[in-house]
Amino acid sequence: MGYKNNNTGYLEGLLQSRAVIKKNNFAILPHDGLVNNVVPGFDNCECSILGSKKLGASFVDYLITFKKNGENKLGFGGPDIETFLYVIDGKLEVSDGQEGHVLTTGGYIYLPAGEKLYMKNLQDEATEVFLYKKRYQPLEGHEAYKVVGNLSELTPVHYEEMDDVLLWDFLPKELGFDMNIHILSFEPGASHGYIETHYQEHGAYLLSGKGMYNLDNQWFPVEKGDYIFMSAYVQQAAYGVGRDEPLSYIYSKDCNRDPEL
Ligand code: UGY
Ligand code: MN
Repeated sequence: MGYKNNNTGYLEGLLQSRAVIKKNNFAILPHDGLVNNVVPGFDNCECSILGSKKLGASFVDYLITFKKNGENKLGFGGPDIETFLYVIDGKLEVSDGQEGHVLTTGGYIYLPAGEKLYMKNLQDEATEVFLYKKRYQPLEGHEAYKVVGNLSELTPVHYEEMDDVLLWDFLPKELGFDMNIHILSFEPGASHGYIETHYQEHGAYLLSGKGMYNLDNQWFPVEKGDYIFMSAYVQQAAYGVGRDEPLSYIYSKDCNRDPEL
Protein backbone atom coordinates (compact mmCIF):
# COMPACT_ATOMS: atom_id res chain seq x y z
CA MET A 1 0.00 0.00 0.00
CA GLY A 2 1.02 3.62 -0.20
CA TYR A 3 0.81 6.49 -2.67
CA LYS A 4 4.24 5.62 -4.13
CA ASN A 5 2.76 2.35 -5.46
CA ASN A 6 -0.43 4.05 -6.67
CA ASN A 7 -2.08 1.72 -4.20
CA THR A 8 -4.27 3.88 -1.99
CA GLY A 9 -7.70 3.24 -0.41
CA TYR A 10 -8.74 0.75 2.26
CA LEU A 11 -6.66 -2.31 3.13
CA GLU A 12 -8.14 -5.77 3.66
CA GLY A 13 -6.29 -6.19 6.95
CA LEU A 14 -5.13 -3.98 9.78
CA LEU A 15 -3.00 -0.89 9.27
CA GLN A 16 0.62 -1.72 10.00
CA SER A 17 4.09 -0.38 9.30
CA ARG A 18 7.76 -1.43 9.46
CA ALA A 19 8.82 2.18 10.12
CA VAL A 20 11.07 2.68 13.14
CA ILE A 21 11.78 6.24 14.22
CA LYS A 22 14.33 6.95 16.93
CA LYS A 23 15.10 10.62 16.52
CA ASN A 24 18.80 11.53 16.82
CA ASN A 25 19.64 7.81 16.72
CA PHE A 26 18.34 5.95 13.63
CA ALA A 27 15.24 5.59 11.49
CA ILE A 28 13.83 3.21 8.89
CA LEU A 29 11.30 4.77 6.51
CA PRO A 30 9.72 2.08 4.31
CA HIS A 31 8.56 3.12 0.85
CA ASP A 32 4.90 2.48 1.64
CA GLY A 33 4.77 5.11 4.39
CA LEU A 34 6.22 7.96 2.32
CA VAL A 35 3.94 10.89 1.54
CA ASN A 36 3.98 13.58 -1.12
CA ASN A 37 5.36 16.94 0.03
CA VAL A 38 5.21 20.24 -1.82
CA VAL A 39 8.76 21.59 -2.06
CA PRO A 40 8.87 25.06 -3.70
CA GLY A 41 10.63 24.98 -7.05
CA PHE A 42 9.67 21.41 -7.94
CA ASP A 43 6.87 21.56 -10.52
CA ASN A 44 5.03 18.43 -11.73
CA CYS A 45 7.01 16.43 -9.21
CA GLU A 46 6.25 14.19 -6.26
CA CYS A 47 8.66 14.92 -3.42
CA SER A 48 9.21 12.82 -0.31
CA ILE A 49 11.48 14.33 2.33
CA LEU A 50 13.58 11.56 3.91
CA GLY A 51 16.38 12.42 6.37
CA SER A 52 16.24 15.97 7.76
CA LYS A 53 17.17 18.11 10.76
CA LYS A 54 13.90 17.04 12.43
CA LEU A 55 15.14 13.43 12.43
CA GLY A 56 18.58 14.45 13.70
CA ALA A 57 20.45 14.64 10.39
CA SER A 58 22.82 17.43 9.44
CA PHE A 59 21.73 17.02 5.79
CA VAL A 60 18.46 16.61 3.90
CA ASP A 61 17.65 13.69 1.59
CA TYR A 62 14.71 13.52 -0.80
CA LEU A 63 13.15 11.01 -3.15
CA ILE A 64 11.82 12.98 -6.10
CA THR A 65 9.66 11.65 -8.91
CA PHE A 66 9.67 13.97 -11.92
CA LYS A 67 6.43 13.35 -13.76
CA LYS A 68 5.82 14.33 -17.43
CA ASN A 69 7.17 17.93 -17.75
CA GLY A 70 8.53 17.70 -14.20
CA GLU A 71 11.21 20.30 -13.55
CA ASN A 72 12.93 22.68 -11.16
CA LYS A 73 13.52 26.07 -12.79
CA LEU A 74 14.04 27.90 -9.50
CA GLY A 75 17.30 26.11 -8.72
CA PHE A 76 18.06 23.80 -5.79
CA GLY A 77 20.82 24.72 -3.33
CA GLY A 78 22.16 28.08 -2.21
CA PRO A 79 25.21 30.17 -1.34
CA ASP A 80 26.66 27.71 1.20
CA ILE A 81 24.71 24.56 0.24
CA GLU A 82 26.27 21.67 -1.69
CA THR A 83 23.99 19.30 -3.60
CA PHE A 84 24.10 15.79 -5.07
CA LEU A 85 21.63 14.02 -7.37
CA TYR A 86 21.51 10.36 -8.46
CA VAL A 87 19.11 9.06 -11.12
CA ILE A 88 17.49 5.87 -9.81
CA ASP A 89 15.52 5.40 -13.00
CA GLY A 90 14.82 7.63 -15.99
CA LYS A 91 16.32 10.48 -17.98
CA LEU A 92 16.89 13.99 -16.69
CA GLU A 93 18.57 17.16 -17.87
CA VAL A 94 20.56 18.86 -15.10
CA SER A 95 22.35 22.17 -15.21
CA ASP A 96 24.33 24.53 -13.00
CA GLY A 97 22.83 27.44 -14.95
CA GLN A 98 25.82 27.52 -17.34
CA GLU A 99 26.16 24.02 -18.76
CA GLY A 100 23.58 21.24 -19.22
CA HIS A 101 24.14 17.49 -18.84
CA VAL A 102 21.86 14.59 -19.75
CA LEU A 103 21.72 11.99 -16.98
CA THR A 104 20.23 8.55 -17.54
CA THR A 105 19.74 5.75 -14.98
CA GLY A 106 22.87 5.64 -12.77
CA GLY A 107 23.78 9.24 -13.69
CA TYR A 108 24.85 11.65 -10.98
CA ILE A 109 25.90 15.25 -10.41
CA TYR A 110 27.54 17.01 -7.45
CA LEU A 111 27.45 20.82 -7.32
CA PRO A 112 29.58 22.74 -4.85
CA ALA A 113 28.12 25.37 -2.53
CA GLY A 114 27.11 28.51 -4.37
CA GLU A 115 25.95 26.74 -7.56
CA LYS A 116 22.27 26.00 -8.03
CA LEU A 117 21.01 22.79 -9.58
CA TYR A 118 18.32 23.03 -12.29
CA MET A 119 16.49 19.88 -13.39
CA LYS A 120 14.07 18.81 -16.13
CA ASN A 121 12.56 15.43 -16.95
CA LEU A 122 13.46 14.39 -20.51
CA GLN A 123 10.87 11.64 -20.93
CA ASP A 124 7.10 11.22 -20.80
CA GLU A 125 7.47 8.49 -18.17
CA ALA A 126 8.46 9.33 -14.61
CA THR A 127 12.11 9.83 -13.65
CA GLU A 128 13.00 8.98 -10.06
CA VAL A 129 15.98 10.53 -8.29
CA PHE A 130 17.71 10.52 -4.90
CA LEU A 131 18.59 14.09 -3.95
CA TYR A 132 20.84 15.40 -1.15
CA LYS A 133 21.83 18.77 0.27
CA LYS A 134 24.15 19.81 3.10
CA ARG A 135 25.67 23.00 4.40
CA TYR A 136 29.26 22.95 3.13
CA GLN A 137 32.11 23.14 5.65
CA PRO A 138 34.90 25.03 3.88
CA LEU A 139 38.58 24.23 4.46
CA GLU A 140 41.17 26.91 3.80
CA GLY A 141 43.32 26.16 0.77
CA HIS A 142 40.95 23.53 -0.64
CA GLU A 143 37.87 23.62 -2.83
CA ALA A 144 35.11 21.33 -4.06
CA TYR A 145 34.05 21.41 -7.71
CA LYS A 146 31.34 20.06 -10.01
CA VAL A 147 31.43 16.29 -10.61
CA VAL A 148 29.22 14.60 -13.25
CA GLY A 149 29.18 10.97 -14.35
CA ASN A 150 27.43 7.64 -14.45
CA LEU A 151 27.76 4.64 -12.14
CA SER A 152 28.60 2.50 -15.19
CA GLU A 153 31.86 4.47 -15.69
CA LEU A 154 33.07 3.90 -12.12
CA THR A 155 35.11 0.91 -11.01
CA PRO A 156 34.04 -0.59 -7.70
CA VAL A 157 36.50 -2.01 -5.17
CA HIS A 158 36.07 -5.04 -2.92
CA TYR A 159 34.95 -3.53 0.36
CA GLU A 160 37.47 -4.27 3.12
CA GLU A 161 38.86 -7.24 1.19
CA MET A 162 35.51 -9.07 0.98
CA ASP A 163 34.92 -10.67 -2.45
CA ASP A 164 31.15 -10.45 -2.28
CA VAL A 165 30.84 -6.83 -1.10
CA LEU A 166 31.43 -4.02 -3.60
CA LEU A 167 31.95 -0.32 -2.94
CA TRP A 168 31.65 2.57 -5.39
CA ASP A 169 32.83 6.10 -4.47
CA PHE A 170 31.22 8.92 -6.42
CA LEU A 171 33.36 11.93 -5.41
CA PRO A 172 37.13 12.49 -5.53
CA LYS A 173 39.08 11.69 -2.38
CA GLU A 174 40.27 15.28 -1.97
CA LEU A 175 40.15 17.56 1.06
CA GLY A 176 37.99 20.08 -0.79
CA PHE A 177 35.07 17.64 -0.41
CA ASP A 178 33.53 17.43 3.08
CA MET A 179 31.34 14.43 2.20
CA ASN A 180 31.13 11.58 -0.26
CA ILE A 181 28.37 9.46 -1.76
CA HIS A 182 28.88 5.72 -2.10
CA ILE A 183 27.05 2.58 -3.14
CA LEU A 184 27.62 -0.58 -1.11
CA SER A 185 26.40 -3.86 -2.55
CA PHE A 186 26.20 -7.17 -0.65
CA GLU A 187 25.66 -10.45 -2.51
CA PRO A 188 23.10 -12.70 -0.78
CA GLY A 189 24.86 -14.06 2.32
CA ALA A 190 27.49 -11.28 2.42
CA SER A 191 27.76 -8.87 5.33
CA HIS A 192 29.85 -6.16 6.93
CA GLY A 193 32.95 -7.57 8.63
CA TYR A 194 32.04 -5.98 11.95
CA ILE A 195 29.41 -3.72 13.50
CA GLU A 196 30.54 -0.16 12.84
CA THR A 197 30.42 2.65 15.40
CA HIS A 198 31.63 5.94 13.97
CA TYR A 199 31.42 9.69 14.18
CA GLN A 200 29.99 10.14 10.67
CA GLU A 201 26.27 10.14 9.79
CA HIS A 202 24.58 8.32 6.90
CA GLY A 203 21.39 8.65 4.92
CA ALA A 204 20.93 5.47 2.85
CA TYR A 205 18.38 4.65 0.14
CA LEU A 206 18.04 0.95 -0.70
CA LEU A 207 18.28 0.42 -4.46
CA SER A 208 17.89 -3.37 -4.58
CA GLY A 209 17.52 -6.58 -2.64
CA LYS A 210 16.68 -7.52 0.90
CA GLY A 211 18.73 -7.54 4.08
CA MET A 212 18.87 -7.62 7.84
CA TYR A 213 20.21 -4.35 9.21
CA ASN A 214 21.65 -3.86 12.67
CA LEU A 215 20.88 -0.40 14.03
CA ASP A 216 21.65 0.42 17.67
CA ASN A 217 22.25 -3.33 18.20
CA GLN A 218 18.82 -4.49 17.06
CA TRP A 219 18.22 -6.36 13.79
CA PHE A 220 15.56 -5.19 11.32
CA PRO A 221 14.45 -6.63 7.96
CA VAL A 222 14.90 -4.08 5.17
CA GLU A 223 14.32 -4.09 1.42
CA LYS A 224 14.51 -2.11 -1.80
CA GLY A 225 12.75 1.24 -1.46
CA ASP A 226 13.50 1.64 2.27
CA TYR A 227 15.39 4.67 3.57
CA ILE A 228 17.67 4.40 6.62
CA PHE A 229 19.02 7.29 8.66
CA MET A 230 22.05 6.47 10.84
CA SER A 231 23.16 9.18 13.22
CA ALA A 232 26.67 9.64 14.58
CA TYR A 233 28.00 6.63 16.54
CA VAL A 234 24.93 4.40 16.08
CA GLN A 235 25.87 0.70 15.71
CA GLN A 236 25.38 -0.36 12.09
CA ALA A 237 25.94 -3.41 9.90
CA ALA A 238 24.00 -5.53 7.38
CA TYR A 239 23.59 -9.03 5.98
CA GLY A 240 22.36 -9.43 2.40
CA VAL A 241 19.57 -12.01 2.60
CA GLY A 242 17.84 -11.80 -0.77
CA ARG A 243 17.63 -14.91 -2.99
CA ASP A 244 18.33 -13.40 -6.36
CA GLU A 245 19.71 -9.87 -6.15
CA PRO A 246 22.28 -8.07 -4.01
CA LEU A 247 21.30 -5.78 -1.17
CA SER A 248 22.61 -2.46 -2.41
CA TYR A 249 22.21 1.08 -1.18
CA ILE A 250 23.37 4.58 -2.04
CA TYR A 251 24.46 6.57 1.00
CA SER A 252 26.16 9.76 2.10
CA LYS A 253 29.02 10.04 4.56
CA ASP A 254 30.69 13.19 5.90
CA CYS A 255 34.50 13.16 5.71
CA ASN A 256 37.75 15.13 5.61
CA ARG A 257 36.98 17.52 8.49
CA ASP A 258 38.22 17.77 12.08
CA PRO A 259 35.18 17.70 14.45
CA GLU A 260 34.27 21.08 15.87
CA LEU A 261 34.46 21.75 19.61
O1 UGY B 1 31.20 3.69 4.89
C1 UGY B 1 30.55 3.29 5.85
O2 UGY B 1 30.66 3.79 6.95
C2 UGY B 1 29.57 2.15 5.62
N1 UGY B 1 30.28 0.90 5.61
N2 UGY B 1 28.50 2.15 6.58
C3 UGY B 1 27.39 1.39 6.40
O3 UGY B 1 27.27 0.67 5.40
N3 UGY B 1 26.44 1.48 7.34
MN1 MN C 1 29.02 3.42 8.31
